[in-house]
Amino acid sequence: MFGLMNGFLKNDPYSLQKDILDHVEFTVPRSRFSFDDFEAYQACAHTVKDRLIERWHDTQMYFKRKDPKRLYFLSLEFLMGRSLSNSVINMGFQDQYAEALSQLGFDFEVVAEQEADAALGNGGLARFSACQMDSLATLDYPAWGYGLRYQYGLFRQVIIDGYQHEQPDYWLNFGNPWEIERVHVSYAVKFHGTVEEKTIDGEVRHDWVPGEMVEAVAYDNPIPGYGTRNTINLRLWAAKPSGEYDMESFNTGDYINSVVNRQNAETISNVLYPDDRSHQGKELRLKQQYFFVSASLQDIVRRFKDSHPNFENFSEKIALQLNDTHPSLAIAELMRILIDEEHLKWNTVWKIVCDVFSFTTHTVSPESLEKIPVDLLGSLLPRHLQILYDINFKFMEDLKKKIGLDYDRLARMSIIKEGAVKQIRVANLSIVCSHTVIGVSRAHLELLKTRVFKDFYELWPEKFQYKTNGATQRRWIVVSNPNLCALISRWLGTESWIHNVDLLTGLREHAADASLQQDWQKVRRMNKMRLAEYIEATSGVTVSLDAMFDVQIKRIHEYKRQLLNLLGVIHRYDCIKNMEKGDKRRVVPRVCIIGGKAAPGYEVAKKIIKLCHAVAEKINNDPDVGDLLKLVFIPDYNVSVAELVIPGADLSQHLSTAGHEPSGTGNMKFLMNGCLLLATQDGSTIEIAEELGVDNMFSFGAKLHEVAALREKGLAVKAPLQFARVIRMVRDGYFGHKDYFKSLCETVDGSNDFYLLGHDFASYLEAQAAADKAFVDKEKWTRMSILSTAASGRFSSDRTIQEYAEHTWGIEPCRCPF
Ligand code: 26M
Repeated sequence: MFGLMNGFLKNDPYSLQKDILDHVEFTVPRSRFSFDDFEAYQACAHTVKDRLIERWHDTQMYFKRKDPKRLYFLSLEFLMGRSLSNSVINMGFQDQYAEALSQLGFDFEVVAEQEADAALGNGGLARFSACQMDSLATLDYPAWGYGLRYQYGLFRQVIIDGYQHEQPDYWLNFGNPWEIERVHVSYAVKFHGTVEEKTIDGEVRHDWVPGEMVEAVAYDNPIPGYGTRNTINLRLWAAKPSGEYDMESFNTGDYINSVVNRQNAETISNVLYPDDRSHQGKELRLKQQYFFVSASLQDIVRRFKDSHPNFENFSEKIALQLNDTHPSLAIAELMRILIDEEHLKWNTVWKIVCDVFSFTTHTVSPESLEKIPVDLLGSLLPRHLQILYDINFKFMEDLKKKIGLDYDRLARMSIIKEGAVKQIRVANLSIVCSHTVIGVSRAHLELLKTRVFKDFYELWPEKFQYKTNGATQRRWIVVSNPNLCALISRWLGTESWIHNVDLLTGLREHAADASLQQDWQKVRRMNKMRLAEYIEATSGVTVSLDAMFDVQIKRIHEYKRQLLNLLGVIHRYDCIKNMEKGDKRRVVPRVCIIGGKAAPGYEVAKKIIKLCHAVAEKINNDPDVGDLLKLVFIPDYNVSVAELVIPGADLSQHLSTAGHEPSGTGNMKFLMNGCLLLATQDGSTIEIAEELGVDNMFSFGAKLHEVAALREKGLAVKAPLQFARVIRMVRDGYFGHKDYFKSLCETVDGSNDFYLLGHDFASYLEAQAAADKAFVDKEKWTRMSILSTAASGRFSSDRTIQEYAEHTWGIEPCRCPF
């Protein structure tokens, strides 16, 4: 790792130790002679934060002085996970901290495990945001992230009797040592009320008189880059009662109610919506979205005005990235601020808006695109509704000139969806007002062009791009798999791959080397041991390290087809049960591991979790099966669990029906860790197969064009006999709960089988058989494993961010000198 950096604070083990003890005594506060692992973590985190603040100040002052074009990344979700190990590694103090703690009688790893995850997001989109922040910092880009400081993160999943229950994640309970509260950085956010029109000097002005006002207070979370002093900011907003507003209500004499009403303001940033699919037009969700974008834009405009006399070069200095449609009210808010408050002309502002925004979509299904009922918006944000109508009017006029009076198409492309309940189509708004629309893999862009946004693509083909997602190798190899990290560095003769990940291809030439293979197997086995211990602790199942660890971890969704996995497990079990004793010797032992959360209102997903437990109960207690097959559900899957599970997996499954996973990033993390993939040709897996060679993975299932053809035929496909058999076992109550599973079975029944489990079952079993066969050949398997890591360089978020920076945002590195 690189050496010590300049700065006021010293970073040798002795100085760190002293600072840790000072924080134990004065910050935690506990006696320096008696504190436990958790208190050691708290104190340690504060020492790291002090060092982060030093770098943060230097970086921000440098950015201010250099005034480069800045990127602001707007996202309602960030799944940061834990910060201690990641920060220490990125700053280059890993060894010093390990030594400082060990001299105090603590183990760094144990101390780091005390930290609760910051789970301010649902799944793929949110974790990808976190990876992008790491890459932005590491590559020295002048960027900031903006988000919401939810008091309750994603719910905790508790399994009772095999059923998922949701419990609140009050993650701030023991304080959050990583954040810096900025009580003086706060903005008033307005809601409701009326808009008055006034003519001043011959110009129409809009004066929005709010009916409610809430204060947004900034909490800064420093994000250190690796191998650089640059430390960027993730600014999260919390809602607080407004300072001056509403004081009048106190004069009515109802003191108690007035206080209670003020307190309600805080509900806005209270809780993360735990859904990653449906948009239901809820008022609180809309309030969150606007609260977030209003505070962020007020902050951005204020910072810009601090060092620029006017708005002339606003779009040369600022890029605004919309992470999905969730923050797209930012478009209307920027227009409102610049027109109503800064008194710029509509046309000037329109040009600015079209130059600054870019929009990445993380979905494929048109049904899941967000819509806001016009009535709701009109009541909550009356001025924004006017602005949206104005934007749409001008857009429609322009469009008519271009495409003529094709009323169907005009209606489809309109930002306002007419009908009994008028709605705002937020995706249309984002496309119309952004200079670039981005898909998250090559296949995803194809779907956007040909289906989801076809009308828009035909109008503005040059607006559409793709940037294949990536994951950061800092967290997903260096932090989570230190032994593999050391092994890679040893064989490449350098640690440079940690920020220049293309170097991983250098492993290819050693893939067949017996001594690397031996070391590689050793590391993998140690990781499996750690995972086995965790499985035993969380589910009580003892697993054999000689078995293939086969993992599927991700949110539970019908399209991700965890049910296909389970039906495969049932088939495997059925085969073992019907085998002659002697034949069992040929069975390749498996530990099938599934983990993931179901959205609280998603019944089918919840039934899949229950089925997993019911099947596990049967298999794991069947003496005929023993170590040949185990099924384990890992509860409460989150970032930290992923860090433990991924390095220990031999095989990972990515089973989405072709055309349904926009990208996927889990596949990339497994690939980095030398885990083999069993996957459909969908999302980013298509590109992984190209990079790795399809022979080095286990590919199966209908391709995109076949899925389309099958659906056109009305899904009249015959599922194989084995499929009917395993479904019958579930339906007939072989695993109990016959009535409960009935509707689940119906989802894959004949013409209902929208996700084509029946159709893909035969090729799925073939791919599984191929994996078994390869696993027996240790030399071949290890070679494939090494080649997987070697092929993972392209799937680093460093590459993704570089592409965005060059082709979309137009920003350049701005490296803070030591
Ligand atoms: C919806 C309604 C209310 C509240 C929240 C939502 C919502 C939240 C997150 C809807 C969608 C959300 O995320 C979608 C998502 O995670 N998409 C995934 O994005 C990844 C990163 O690009 C991709 O790798 C995955 O393929 C894609 O499914």
